[in-house]
Amino acid sequence: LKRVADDVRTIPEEKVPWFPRKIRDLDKCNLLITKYDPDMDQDHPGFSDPEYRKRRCFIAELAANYRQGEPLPRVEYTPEEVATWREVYRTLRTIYPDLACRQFLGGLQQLERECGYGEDSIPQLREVSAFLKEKTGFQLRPVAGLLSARDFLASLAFRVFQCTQYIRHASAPMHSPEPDCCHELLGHIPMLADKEFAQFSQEIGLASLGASDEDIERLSTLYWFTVEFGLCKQNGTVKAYGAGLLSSYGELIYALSNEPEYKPFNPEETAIQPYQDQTFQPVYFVSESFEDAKIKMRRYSSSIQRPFSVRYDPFTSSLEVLDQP
Ligand code: NLE
Ligand code: FE2
Repeated sequence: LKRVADDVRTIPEEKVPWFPRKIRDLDKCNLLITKYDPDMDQDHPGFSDPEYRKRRCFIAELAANYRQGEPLPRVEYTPEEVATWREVYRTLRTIYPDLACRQFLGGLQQLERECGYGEDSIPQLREVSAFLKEKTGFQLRPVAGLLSARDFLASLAFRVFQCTQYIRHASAPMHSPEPDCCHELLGHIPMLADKEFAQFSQEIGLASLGASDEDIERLSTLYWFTVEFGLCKQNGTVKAYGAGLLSSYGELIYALSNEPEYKPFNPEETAIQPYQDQTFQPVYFVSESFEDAKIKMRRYSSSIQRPFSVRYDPFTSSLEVLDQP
């Protein structure tokens, strides 16, 4: 393998989609998918609530103005927003011990002890990011809404997790089709405090860099059925580790109710499973263990054809791009 300098890249440029090389480049990874916005989606519970839409614009603005390295913006949440958080936290907290995987429960306990997690206030991204940085090196960055798969996955390569900061509409606390701070803070953050899971997440990100549109589609489907909606076996029972489940009381109960279809996690098959992002999944993939999912994912990723390979340098938070021999 030989090192390729930025200015004399031998990668055939036209064939490789642009991707970030250094952590600052993430400022350019901000392509939003707006179809589930309260402004765009007539079915959104906030669609006919002008106050809610105004609030969403204000918080979206904070994310749009953010640049890598700046302190994360703080949001002063209203009593109504905190009440929504409280309801979500309280109802989910009662079912976690039975339904969530061990890694999640460990992470959540640490967040409750060390990071002010609880039902009385919505944790601020700034504190949560500092917490994660110490645990697994992950850090957060604010995002205005649902990000395109390519940009979202690319940030994972740098151990950066893009987080929404607004909260779901008060009328629908138990399930939201779009990400919100309940989903990020309750679903994703406890898992990202686990070293093995952090590694798993970064590896999906690294595999996505410069990949073709078709490969991005398959990787984001894999991401969907693992990081978002994954189930895994633990001590002979099936538990949830996917963030989309762990932040939705309605779907978490449903996913482990024996009603939906279950399939063993197998990247080749999972990558092409159609999914839907409006309501509960009709099928979930169960892995034997995290370790097993990681090994299978790694094997899958290395089968993706790219005319180069990448290595993350944690000292400079940048990528080394290496020509294939
Ligand atoms: N359905 C999830 C929830 O209600 O928290 C959010 C999923 C975002 C992909
Ligand atoms: Fe998510």
